[in-house]
Amino acid sequence: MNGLKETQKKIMLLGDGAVGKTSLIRKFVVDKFDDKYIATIGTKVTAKGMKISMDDDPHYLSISGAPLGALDKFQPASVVYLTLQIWDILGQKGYSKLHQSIFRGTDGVLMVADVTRKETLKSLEDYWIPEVQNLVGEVPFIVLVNKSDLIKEAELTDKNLKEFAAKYKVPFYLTSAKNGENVKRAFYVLGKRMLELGEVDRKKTIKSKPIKTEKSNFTELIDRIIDDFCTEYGKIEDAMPVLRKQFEIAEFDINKPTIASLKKAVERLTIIEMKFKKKEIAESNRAKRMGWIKEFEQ
Ligand code: G3D
Ligand code: MG
Repeated sequence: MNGLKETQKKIMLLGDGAVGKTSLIRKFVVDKFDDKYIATIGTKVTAKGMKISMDDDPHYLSISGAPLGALDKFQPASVVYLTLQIWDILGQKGYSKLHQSIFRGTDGVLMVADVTRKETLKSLEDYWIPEVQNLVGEVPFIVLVNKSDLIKEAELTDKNLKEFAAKYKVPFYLTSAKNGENVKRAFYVLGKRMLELGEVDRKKTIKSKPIKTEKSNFTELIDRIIDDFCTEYGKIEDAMPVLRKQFEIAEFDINKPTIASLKKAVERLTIIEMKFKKKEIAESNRAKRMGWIKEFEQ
């Protein structure tokens, strides 16, 4: 690694449920996703290193672990070893309060749509892009139109995609988490864009566009409870695995949430809180959260 510049960036994959965010990360990171993943709550963070040449065109790439080949010939100064910290979040819209803490410090985003479902691209426009702009500002992003292996069932046309890309002045890639098409390239191109653009102007948040959400009061309630626990716990990165585990034990499914499983989850969180907070505080948090659920039920 002599003479190589090293840096780290936080990126996120955003887009509606089932567009393939988790599968794309799995494909890219290859090995790290052996644990149970479905119906998770919150985030999952993983890291992956890649070498980025600042001279060549983005079509040439070398992912760490793969033979370096021609990349060795570049002057060290023109090659950056970039560690991507990749954040996968739940696909649901409407968890704005939670997103606030999760999005903090994001350097770049892969916006993901599903080529077989037209509404998933519209959703990037109506929800995910404004959400990022509101919460973190002008963050570089590119668009992945996933499931290119199902192109025969495509609802999105080439024209749709080109118009979208022109509007936002961003590249888009047809990707497949199934056969791997363009997956490495997409991560590479985002990596390179982030390095070229330098630091994100985080203060420049854009508040002009109202976000249309389909969020229900129930989603808001779940969001509030999760957010409250994270605040008590401290760092969101540390709180998330705990939350995931406890919600899983409570058999809480984010895709089919029920009041009963949410109550069970609150009980589980109280047991955990007893371990790091005074008993009275954990109990009062429990009462507060159960109170919110009761309010919702009325
Ligand atoms: P999400 O994380 O965005 O919610 P997932 O999406 O990664 O969980 O993927 C949702 C479903 O789409 C999964 O199917 C997954 O296998 C499938 N999928 C993801 N990417 C592709 C792709 O590129 N091609 C095809 N054909 N399918 C893909 P299941 O059936 O497991 O729910
Ligand atoms: Mg997922």
